Amino acid sequence: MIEKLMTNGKTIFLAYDQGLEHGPIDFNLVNIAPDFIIKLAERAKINGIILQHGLAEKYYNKKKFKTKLIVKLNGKTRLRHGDPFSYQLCSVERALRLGAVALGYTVYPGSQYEPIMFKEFGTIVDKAHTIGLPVVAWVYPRGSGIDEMATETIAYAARIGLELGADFVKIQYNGDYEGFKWACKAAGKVKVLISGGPKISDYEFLKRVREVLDAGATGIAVGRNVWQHEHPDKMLEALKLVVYNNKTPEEAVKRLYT
Ligand code: FBP
Repeated sequence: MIEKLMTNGKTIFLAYDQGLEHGPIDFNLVNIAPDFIIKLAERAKINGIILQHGLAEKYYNKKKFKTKLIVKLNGKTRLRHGDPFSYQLCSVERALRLGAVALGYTVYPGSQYEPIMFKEFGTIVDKAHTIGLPVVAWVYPRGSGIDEMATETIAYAARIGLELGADFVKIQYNGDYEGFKWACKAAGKVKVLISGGPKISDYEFLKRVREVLDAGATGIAVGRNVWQHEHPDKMLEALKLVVYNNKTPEEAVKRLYT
C-alpha cells in the first residue's frame, strides 16, 4: 500500500486537519468548506488527503472519490495550554469504514504525556500493520525546554518515527540542508515528509520543498501553503512539477503565472 501512496516514488498529501488543531482562523470563506478542499485534491490527482474522522464522515465519499483518504486518529485544539497531549479520537476500525487507506497520528516527544501517546501509537501500528495499512506519524517534539526547530531535535523526531514503527514520518524543516540529510538518514527505511507551516512566498515554499527532496525526503504533507494560496490549483501543479517531475523551484514558480 505504501507504493500506492506515491507517484514516481514521491508523495504529496494535502493536510486539512487544521480546523481542529488551529481553529477556523486558518480559513477564509472559500477554503473553510471541506468539499472545496476535497475537490481541489481530486482535480490535482495527488496522493492523498488528510482528514479528521468528522470531516471524512460528512464529506468524503469513498465510492466516488479517487483521492486516497488518510484519517488522522488523534487531535487536539490550541485552546488547551501546557505540555501537548493528543488523545486518540477515532478507532482504526472506524477509519477503515470511512474509507481510509492509511492512518495518521501525532506524537509529541518531550511532553509529559509522551508515554501515553507512544503507547497508543504502538497499538495503532500493530493493528494497522496486521491489516496492511500504512501509518503516518507526525513527530513534533514539544514541551518545556525543547527547541523544536533545532537540527538535532528534527533528526531525533525522524528517528523516533523509525523506532516507533511508522511508515511515513512527518517532521519540520528548519532550513538546515545538511542537517536535514542527517535527519533523513536517521529515519532509515521510513519515508520522510515535511509539513508546510504558515504561508510563505511561492518561491520560498517551492525552494524548501526542492531542498528537502534533494536531502532525501519522500515528499510533503502540507496544507496552508496550498489552500491559503490565491490559486490553490496552480500551487498544486507547481508542487507536482517539483515533487513528481524533479523540476527546480524556478521552473515550477512559472507555473503559477501561466
Ligand atoms: P501545514 O502545512 O498547514 O503546516 O499543515 C501541516 C500540519 O502538520 C497539519 O497536519 C496540522 O494541523 C498542523 O500542521 C499542525 O501544526 P502545528 O502543531 O505546528 O500548529
